[in-house]
Amino acid sequence: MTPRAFLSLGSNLGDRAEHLRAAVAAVAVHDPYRLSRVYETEPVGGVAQDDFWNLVMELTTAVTPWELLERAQDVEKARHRTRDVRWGPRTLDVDVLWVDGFTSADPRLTLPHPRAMERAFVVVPWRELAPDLISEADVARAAGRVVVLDTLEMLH
Ligand code: A4P
Ligand code: MG
Repeated sequence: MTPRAFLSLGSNLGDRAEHLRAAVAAVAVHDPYRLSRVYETEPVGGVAQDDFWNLVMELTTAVTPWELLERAQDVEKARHRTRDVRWGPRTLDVDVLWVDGFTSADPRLTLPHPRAMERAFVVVPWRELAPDLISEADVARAAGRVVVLDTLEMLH
């Protein structure tokens, strides 16, 4: 079976829907994908900033996790993301959360993503796509306010 990969997409600067749509297209290329709904989420990390829009993407793909990271970083760059403040505002943040059958402790690509399970903005949308990986109890344990908005298709 072709492995599933899950990615977290977030934006809190500029046209958030547009940044997210660009990220979906760039990360998927020709691979089949599914999207969670979009959530408005309170910023995690302590820096005062606008709310994020977050979603999780499932990709069915045979490309390597490293190739996925490259796609993610390329679209972040293309969206003019700057990295002045760690955990600060960003046009686009794309993290690889999980790839079926793959683990890595390399700091350039750590999988599963080490902070994913603590964060409601990750686990709430992720559970929509993967109730086999994320339980109700995982959702209850995760921190941060999240409010469902709509599908990305319907938002502007
Ligand atoms: N890296 C290692 N593993 C991975 C992985 N699985 N996926 C390395 C992606 N990157 C991975 O990331 C820093 C380094 O992590 C990269 O060089 C990569 O090789 P970055 O994206 O450049 O830096 P960052 O995002 O500023 O820092 P960090 O630590 O990744 O932050 P997070 O954990 O991504 O958090 N609040 C809300 N509500 N919504 C958000 O989306 N996002 C963040 C960013 C903070 N608060 C948020 C949100
Ligand atoms: Mg990141």
